[in-house]
Amino acid sequence: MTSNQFMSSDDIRAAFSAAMSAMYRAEVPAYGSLLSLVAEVNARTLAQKPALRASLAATGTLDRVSEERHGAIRLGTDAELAMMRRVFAVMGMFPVGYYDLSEAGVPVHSTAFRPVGDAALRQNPFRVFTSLLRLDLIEDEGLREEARKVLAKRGIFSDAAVSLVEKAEADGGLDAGDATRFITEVLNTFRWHQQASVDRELYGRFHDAHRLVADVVSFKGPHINHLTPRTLDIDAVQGLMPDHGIAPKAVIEGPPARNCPILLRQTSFKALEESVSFPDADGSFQAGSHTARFGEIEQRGIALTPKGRALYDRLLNEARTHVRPAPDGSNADEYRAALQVAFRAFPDDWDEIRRRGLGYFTYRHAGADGRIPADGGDLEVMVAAGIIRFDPIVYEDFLPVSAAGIFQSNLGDGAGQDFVASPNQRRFEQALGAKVLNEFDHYAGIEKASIAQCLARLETAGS
Ligand code: OOG
Ligand code: NI
Repeated sequence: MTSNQFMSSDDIRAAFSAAMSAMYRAEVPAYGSLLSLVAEVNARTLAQKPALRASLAATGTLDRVSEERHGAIRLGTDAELAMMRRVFAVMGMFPVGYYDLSEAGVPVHSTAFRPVGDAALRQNPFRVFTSLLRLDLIEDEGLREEARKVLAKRGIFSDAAVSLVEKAEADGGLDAGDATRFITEVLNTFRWHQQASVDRELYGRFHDAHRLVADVVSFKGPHINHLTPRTLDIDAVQGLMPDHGIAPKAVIEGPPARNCPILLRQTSFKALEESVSFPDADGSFQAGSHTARFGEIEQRGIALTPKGRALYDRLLNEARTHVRPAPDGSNADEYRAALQVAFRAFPDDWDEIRRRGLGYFTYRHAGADGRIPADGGDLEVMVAAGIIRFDPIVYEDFLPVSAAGIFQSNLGDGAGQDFVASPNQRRFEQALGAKVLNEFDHYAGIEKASIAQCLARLETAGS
C-alpha cells in the first residue's frame, strides 16, 4: 500500500477530537452549556476586534476558533501509559514536557501528548494532558497493594484497538476505513463507566487515601475528565458562567490579564457529583456518587524562555504569598489585585519581552523592498531598521501550578495532601517507553530556525 492511501495523522486527530467532543457533550450536558457560552463570547469578541478576526482568518483558523484545544485523562499503570503513547502516535500526538504534581499535593506525574509541528498544530491543536498515578506516594502499603491488584486486572484498550495500532505501526499509517474503526475503538477507552469495578467499601478506602486514587483505580477505564475549548476572553466567560447555570472555580489560573498575553490562562467549572453504582459480592449493586468530570476553558499567550519562566514563577509566588486563593472564591478579587500588582514587574511590551530574552519569537522578512544596511547580518540592526519583523510564539504546553489548581478545585476543596516533592522524570520515561520532548528546547529550535531562514534569505537577496 502506498502512503497516499493513508488518512493523515492530522485528519485522524481532528476526527477523533470531534468524536470525543460529541461524546462528552452527550455525557456531560453542562459541558454543552459551556461550549455555547464560549461560542457566544468568541463571536462577540471577534465582532469587537476586527484585527484579531483578520489575523485568525489569515491563518485559516477562524472557523475553528471555538473548538477543543485539550482534554485530560489519568492512567493507572506503566503498561497503560506505554500503550497510550502508541495510540496517540497514530494521531500525530507526541509526549511533550514533564510535570511533577506531587509538589502540589496530587500523587501523579504527567506529560501532554500533542501535535508538534506548526502545520499540524494549525490543522488541529488537540492535546491530551495525561497523568500517571503514583501509588508509591500512598503511605498505606496494604492499600497500595490492593490498588495494584485491581489495576492489573483491567484492560483499557479493546483487542481491535491494539491490532489497529499495530497495523498502523507496521504499515506506516491507516486507510480511511481503518482510521474510522480506530477512532471508534479508541473512543471507548475514554468513555464514562457508571458502574464501578470495586465495591463501595474499597472505593471508600481509596477515596480516603486520596480522591485521585479512587478516581483512577475504581473504574474500568480512564474516562476523559474534561475538555477545554479556546476562549478569546477568559475573564468574560468566567464572569458569565453563573448566569448560564455553571459554577466556576474560584479563580483563573495563570498570569493576570495583560496587553501582551504570556503562557496560559485557564479556568473550569467545578466537577459534578454523578451517580455511580458499586458491585457487591452477591451480584447486587449499591448506589453511590463520584465527582470527577468538569469543563475547562483556556487562553494562550507567548512561550517564555527559562529566564522569562523564572520571572513568571517568582511573580506568581509573590502574589500567592500575599493572597492565597480560597477555594470558595471569597478572596478572588484580592487575589486578582495581588496578581496585577506582582506582574507589573513583567514587561508588557513585545519588543521589551524580546530584547530582555524573556519570550520566544519567530522572525520574518518584512518584504521585498527592505533595504539591507551595510552591516546587514546583525539581527538587531535589521529589526531596528524594520527589515525583519518578529511575532510571538504561542505557548502550546501546560503549567504545573495551574494544573494543580485545576486538579484541586475538581477533586473537591481541601483535597490536597502534603507529599514530599519527588519529581522522577526518568521513572516516568521508563513507564512511557520514550523520552518526552523538552518544551524549552523545542521553542528555542523554532526561533533559531526562523532566524537562520531570515538571514539566508537576506544573503541571497544581497548577493
Ligand atoms: C488534569 C488537570 C491539568 C490543565 O489544563 O492544566 C489540566 C486533570 O485534572 O486530570 O488539564
Ligand atoms: Ni485542562
